[in-house]
Amino acid sequence: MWMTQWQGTVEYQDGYQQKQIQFDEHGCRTDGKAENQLRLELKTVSGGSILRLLCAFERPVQLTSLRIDAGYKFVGGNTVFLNGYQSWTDSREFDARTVLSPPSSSPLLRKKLAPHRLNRYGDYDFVQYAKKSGRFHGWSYGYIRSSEKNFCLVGSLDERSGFTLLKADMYSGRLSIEKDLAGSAAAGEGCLLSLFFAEADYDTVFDCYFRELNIQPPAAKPTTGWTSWYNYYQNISEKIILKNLDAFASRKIPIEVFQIDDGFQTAVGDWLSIQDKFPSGMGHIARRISEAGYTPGLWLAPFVCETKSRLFSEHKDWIVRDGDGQLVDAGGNWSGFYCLNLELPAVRDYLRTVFRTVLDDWGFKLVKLDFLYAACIQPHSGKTRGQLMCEAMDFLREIVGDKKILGCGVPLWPAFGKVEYCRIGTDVDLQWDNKLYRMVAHRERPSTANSIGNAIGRRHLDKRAFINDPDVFLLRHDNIKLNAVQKRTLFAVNALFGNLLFTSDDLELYSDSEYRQYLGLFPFLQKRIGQVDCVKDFYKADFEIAGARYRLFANCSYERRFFSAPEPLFCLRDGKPLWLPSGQAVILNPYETLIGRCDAAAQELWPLGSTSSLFPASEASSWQWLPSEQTGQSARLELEWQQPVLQKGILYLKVPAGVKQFEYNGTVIYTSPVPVAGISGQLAALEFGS
Ligand code: 9PG
Repeated sequence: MWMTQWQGTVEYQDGYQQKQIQFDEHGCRTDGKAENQLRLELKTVSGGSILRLLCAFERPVQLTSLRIDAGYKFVGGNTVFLNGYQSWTDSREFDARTVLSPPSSSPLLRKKLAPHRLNRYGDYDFVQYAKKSGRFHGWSYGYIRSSEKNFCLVGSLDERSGFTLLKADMYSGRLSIEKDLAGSAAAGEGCLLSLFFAEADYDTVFDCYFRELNIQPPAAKPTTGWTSWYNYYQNISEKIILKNLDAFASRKIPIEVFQIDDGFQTAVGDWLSIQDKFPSGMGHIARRISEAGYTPGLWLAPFVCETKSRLFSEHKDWIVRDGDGQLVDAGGNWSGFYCLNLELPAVRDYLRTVFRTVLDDWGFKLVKLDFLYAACIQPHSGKTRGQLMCEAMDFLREIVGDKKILGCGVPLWPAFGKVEYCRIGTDVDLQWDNKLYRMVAHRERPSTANSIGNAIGRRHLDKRAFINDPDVFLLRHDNIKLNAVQKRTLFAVNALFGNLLFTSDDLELYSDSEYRQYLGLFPFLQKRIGQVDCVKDFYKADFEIAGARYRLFANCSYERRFFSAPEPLFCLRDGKPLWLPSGQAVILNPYETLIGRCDAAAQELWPLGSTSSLFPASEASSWQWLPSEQTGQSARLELEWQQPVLQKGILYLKVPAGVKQFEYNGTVIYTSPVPVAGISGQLAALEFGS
């Protein structure tokens, strides 16, 4: 086990007495004497070890704290990933300079910020933020990265007994692991803590963790689609939805999901009461979406209701209350909103009716279930936050049945293996990052910069826990403040690291070049991500598509940055072919991304790039020479394509050094020498598609 020199403490209330038991790898003790009410199990499993703490108290006792303290020697260059509280919380590898902050508590802003209830979206009301560089906390799992290939992971195998809070102090070299026991009922017998430790490369530690969690990869596959939110927000109508649907259907765009977001309902909570702007009803729209060949999706926030809803005015008794009897809210969205008490059978019955209507009567086949964190903001009914959230997810899975769930705004561990798709970052904003929000607002605020950080930072969950939803990409020029370079970086990062790829753009309003860029998403192929590095918001990633190696360089900073490729790469920059020789310094503009395809030295014939795909040349699936029949040329090229390729393009190919010309599709193609040292061959460019 990589965690050494650790010391555990359990505190509990036994009648009127506060007691303490210490534990370490040698066993459990009270005042130095052996204890038999707690038992520690340490076992080695393939790829790591498991630490479990079991209790057998004679009569139930009230646990008040459970923690492990350990030392860790951090050295320069180490980074730490500690999973943020919920979907939207910024989560990536932090270096020793990073500071995590709660929303501003400045007296000057207090009045302005108060109605937004920013604290409610994260863990601010139950975790003390260190507000110092290099002092972090996170939930359920995390790792320390000491080199490119060395990751020390700790992950909870059980959050039903309470969420696991992980802390790291990179300066004092301290780690701690605590259970969030707030609200827990008295414990007699059971497992108090179950942790998995592993030390290996990135993929191995996560493969082993998910194997020990016994979570099967989701049945769903990479999925493309459309959602109404990031163009219309709540201002949607039947007309707007059908107009956008027609834009996709008439162009035969092969997306899978067409999803209606917030705005169809008269109030959050009143899910069966539909706005007049949807005169034909939701069933009609779901049918139209299905008829167009797409999967109809609908947004709901099932665990909350807003102040102006009928539900709220008629059923205050359905709302969770705190220890003072006050109604518990979950934030400032809409007219302010409150948490439903899922312990009440009436609440569960209401939600069953809602989902039966949405799924069976209206015919939606996917539900985006949002603001789920509200289920566990306040521990109640003798249950910890962890238990409440896990049970809430079980309930959703039960009532949604075999239809698909896109989870959102949810603490992630309880969603592992429970939802097909899950948001793993915050909302994309129509600008890169609002400067004022960045200074004063919460970690869950809409921010394109943070959304990109999470798409990369939480990539390990994709296809292990569920399919990752990195949030939308946007390519349009209307109703947006992102510039063209920023939009392309968002597009490239999301399409590489995410596998639920939605946009909210109106295709009708695209310029020619925006539309061509959009079509470059297809065919949406599987990627295999290799090593990823980040220095001050400049990301480098190796990846493969169908066995071909690529490299991505994404400058997510506001400054110009240099890099040099470790091997020759073929890129398309502004649509023009460009060789990056190895070792040569290349300048990337602020927010710019370059994607290069690596040469395959062993292959004489090799597609290097194309103008039509976001991942150049990935659309070519096979290539071979055939003897030429008509032209007497030495050879004829035959190509096959991945499906679907939706537009014309130019394919750049490396052909053997001797081939000065060849035939493709009845045309003679002339070649030119490859202008890069170390690569022998000729370069050919040919047009394809119709
Ligand atoms: C609908 C939206 C969209 C969106 C969701 C969610 O931290 N916040 O204040 C915050 C508010 C709203 C929000 C995300 C964060 O958006 O992620 O896709 O469905 O609700 O209301």
